[in-house]
Amino acid sequence: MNTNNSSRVTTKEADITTLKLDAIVNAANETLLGGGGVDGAIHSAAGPELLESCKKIGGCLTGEARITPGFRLPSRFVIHTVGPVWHGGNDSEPELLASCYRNSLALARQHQVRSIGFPSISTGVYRYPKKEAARIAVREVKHFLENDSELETVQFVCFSKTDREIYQEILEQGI
Ligand code: AR6
Repeated sequence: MNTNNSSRVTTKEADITTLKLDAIVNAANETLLGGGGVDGAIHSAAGPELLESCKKIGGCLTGEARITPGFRLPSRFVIHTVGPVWHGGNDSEPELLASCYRNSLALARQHQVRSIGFPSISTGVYRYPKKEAARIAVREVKHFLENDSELETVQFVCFSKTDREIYQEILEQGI
């Protein structure tokens, strides 16, 4: 059991498909049938079994999350969540993005996940401003960890040095 919350949250610059964790999170769309960005990378690394498994689920609403095996990925599970498309911020985007993190973490708990990696959900094709999205991600993860003693590591997996610096700054501010 690790109750030191700051040491449980880390940032990393990496392709999330290369990481060996209990679970990685996918920034999917409501069909769960794959796409570009991190979703495309996860599907190609996991192999066609992932698409078959996603087809059986039959979709996922924005803000919700679903879990599948990781198939050929080094990580055991993929947690698919659907972030909101950014429409300027007055269309429930912050609440929906927060739900993505909360629902993904709740699924992780149900499946005894000890280590999880999150990409920066919604900040690519869906255009959510990166700093605002990272603030929500950090807030939700910290809040979850305050009431959890099982999850050992949460990694914010960034696709560029600049993205990682955004998370680092927010984590250092302690908000
Ligand atoms: N590893 C880690 N992060 C990555 C990787 C990777 N391999 N590839 C991209 N990113 P996006 P969204 C970062 O567009 O905005 C898809 O078509 C990327 O730099 O993947 O939620 C889905 O099917 C960015 O910071 O997801 C949906 O239709 C972050 O991942 C739609 O895009 C998210 O960018 C979802 O859009």
